[in-house]
Amino acid sequence: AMEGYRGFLGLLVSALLVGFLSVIFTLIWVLHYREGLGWDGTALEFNWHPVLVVTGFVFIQGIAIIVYRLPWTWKCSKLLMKSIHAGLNAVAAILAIISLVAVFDFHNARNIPNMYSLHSWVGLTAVILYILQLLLGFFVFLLPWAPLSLRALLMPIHVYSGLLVFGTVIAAVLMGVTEKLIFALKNPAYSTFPPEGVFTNTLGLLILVFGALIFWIVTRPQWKRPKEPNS
Ligand code: ASC
Repeated sequence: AMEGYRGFLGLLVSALLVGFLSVIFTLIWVLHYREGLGWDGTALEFNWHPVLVVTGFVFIQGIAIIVYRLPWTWKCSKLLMKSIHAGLNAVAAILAIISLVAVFDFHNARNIPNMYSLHSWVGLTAVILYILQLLLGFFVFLLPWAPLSLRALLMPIHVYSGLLVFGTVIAAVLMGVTEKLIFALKNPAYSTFPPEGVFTNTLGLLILVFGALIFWIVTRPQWKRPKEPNS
């Protein structure tokens, strides 16, 4: 049991480190390599998009996914843990929505077309599914009214769609990073390995590794929260 606990802690610390580093890299990207942050219809407003997505939709969502697995919370009530899971996902959803407002606002101010890229189709699909998942989870699992039979029926679907949306978000982020670098790196071009290209490729890899660590932690059956009788 002690071995399993140590293994869990090692992976948890690694995930937190890689996730935190992803957020820091995103900030360095927009503050050092790009124009910085602002809310004025220019690129400074667009730059909120990657910052809010990586902070909320990747990092906070990742933590929300594994929050039931923290062994020191196993004596906390299930209702408290569900509220933390729902609360973190709600914060991530709000940040994701603000991140969309930032891009649409920037596009409209600059007369750039909306929703033509594969990144935007996959990303918006992820946001819509995430909000549906949040509402479904709230009404079925958090509020006390749904019968146990409905909870039992929907739980495997909730777990599956949660991981599907998380994976879809990471796919959308990698496409977004790629298209931004191809748009922005013109002179010197992305194809000539400029520092911003190498740095931001590294950010993409960090996000992929964060996703891989969260997916590993959440798919180990031995690290599941012990199920209390009658729930
Ligand atoms: C819940 C809850 C669970 C599941 C279970 C259905 O609301 O706390 O552990 O649903 O009852 O499988």
